[in-house]
Amino acid sequence: MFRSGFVAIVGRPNVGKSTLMNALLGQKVAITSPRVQTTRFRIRGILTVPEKGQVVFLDTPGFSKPMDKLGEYLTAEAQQALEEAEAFMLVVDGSQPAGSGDAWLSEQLKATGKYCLLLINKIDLIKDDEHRQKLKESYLHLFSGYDAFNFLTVSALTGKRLKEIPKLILKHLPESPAIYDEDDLTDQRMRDIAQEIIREKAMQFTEDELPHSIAVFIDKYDEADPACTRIYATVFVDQKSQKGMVIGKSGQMIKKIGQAARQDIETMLDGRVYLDLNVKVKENWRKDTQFLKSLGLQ
Ligand SMILES: Nc1nc2c(ncn2[C@@H]2O[C@H](COP(=O)(O)OP(=O)(O)OP(=O)(O)O)[C@@H](O)[C@H]2O)c(=O)[nH]1
Ligand SMILES: [Mg+2]
Repeated sequence: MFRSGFVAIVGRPNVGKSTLMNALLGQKVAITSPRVQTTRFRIRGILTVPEKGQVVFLDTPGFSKPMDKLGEYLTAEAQQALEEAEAFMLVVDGSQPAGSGDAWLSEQLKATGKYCLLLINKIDLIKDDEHRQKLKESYLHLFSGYDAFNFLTVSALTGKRLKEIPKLILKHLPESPAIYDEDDLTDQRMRDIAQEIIREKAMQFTEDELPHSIAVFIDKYDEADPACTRIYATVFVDQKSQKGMVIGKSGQMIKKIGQAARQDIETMLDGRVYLDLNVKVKENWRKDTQFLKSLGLQ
């Protein structure tokens, strides 16, 4: 029997949702970072298990209290996934006890009546068994009495116990032919992945509040030359003072971002890439509905 369906990966910001999806797919499809609000789109990651089924993971932005228009959009995006999905994976940070955000989210999930697999992540960070057990209990408590539930303690970083996930999930998906081509890994276009990779590098190398102020726009994605894909992109910051930080002393920072991004995009494309990066200021873009729309965040 072949089963297929959509499984939303939900949880608070920074718990490891995107890292987990990439690990399950065995390839980087979503960008990750040590900062909150890394994921801004719902990203589909497609896992086909030959003869058994196909799981379409929906990686979502983390659920948190919206502080601006971008925050509102992110929460709406995550909310939408609750409706679309046939089952859930709730990812939590198992190195910290359950908080009010996890409690609120578990209530939302239970209200759907759908199957939920709780993934207690980052257990590599806790060495003490007794402490680990206590942290685990704080999360299990949230689902006591809910039948459509299972849990695993995992590490998305080391891969611990991830192999068990597809089997557990597939049991709860409807009998159905594959939704996507069996060779597909994601529904994103390469130009969107390139945009995200540039943003990942810009977030990685810049400090303080800057990562949240960064948006990337692909101005031109030119595949005319089969030997080299030419990508022209603009990195936006939301304050004048930040422009210099992204460019860096005699252009060192933007060069570093560009080099790292180009390498990752070349690996994804398995071919040569020319990458041209521009830096511009778009004041308070996170509050600007029109600008968010132009980034595809609407
Ligand atoms: N030690 C440890 N770190 C992890 C693990 N999983 C993820 N991380 C780290 O946690 C940070 C956040 O990971 P992401 O995958 O970007 O988290 P996210 O939940 O997708 O975050 P948002 O998209 O902002 O909601 C990164 O620095 C990861 O390397 C894990 O199992 N163990
Ligand atoms: Mg993410």
